Amino acid sequence: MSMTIDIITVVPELLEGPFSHSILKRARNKGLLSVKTHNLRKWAINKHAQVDDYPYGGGAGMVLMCEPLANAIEELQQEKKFDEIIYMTPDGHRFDQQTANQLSLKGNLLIICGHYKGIDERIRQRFVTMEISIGDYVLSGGELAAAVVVDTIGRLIPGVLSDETSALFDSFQDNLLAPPVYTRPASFRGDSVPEILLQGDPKKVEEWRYEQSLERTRTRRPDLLRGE
Ligand code: 6GU
Repeated sequence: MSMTIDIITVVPELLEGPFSHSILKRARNKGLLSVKTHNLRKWAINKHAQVDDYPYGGGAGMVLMCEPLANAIEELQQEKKFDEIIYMTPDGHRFDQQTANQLSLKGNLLIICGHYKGIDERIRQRFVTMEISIGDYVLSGGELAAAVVVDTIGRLIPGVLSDETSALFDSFQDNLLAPPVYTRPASFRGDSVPEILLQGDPKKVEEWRYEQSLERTRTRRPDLLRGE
């Protein structure tokens, strides 16, 4: 199983770095994930490379036009069938681990990054199957949000993490925050590693970690325990 993610953007430069390092680089090198960015200007309507226009009714900011977006989407659809066409927007469904888990099982995703004031509403109605926000704050464009989504999904694709089970112990997978971790030395400036981690009893370590997870969640994110 491998996944393809195509991304339509007016600022492809913003998406060059994030997928070329570490875990996602390995995923791509292993052929488990293919990420391709597409510059919307390739589908511009005129020689001025126009892809946006003033909003009807007035107001500040520009809106990405229907035609370039529709042509881009339809050209990419010639090549493959997309399981989801995702529009990155602050008024979308708030992204979380559960959504990431579900998306990591899909085959082909198309992500549209808005910029300026967003995209023409008719594109959302006609093509978009899912709208995602990464949180309650406004970014200047969807690209950084798309990078967050691709990173989160990419590491969940089966075979990407070297120890396949390790994603199971991430924060949020069971609505709990992850426990604290330590590495050598056993004593740093007088601060010691909890004794139980040094004793090597796997069952006790597991119990300790679970207790720590619960306590952390209680104090930092009680909303998670209430299932909110
Ligand atoms: Cl997906 N886009 C923009 N522009 N701002 C955001 C966002 C997306 N998610 C949170 N803020």
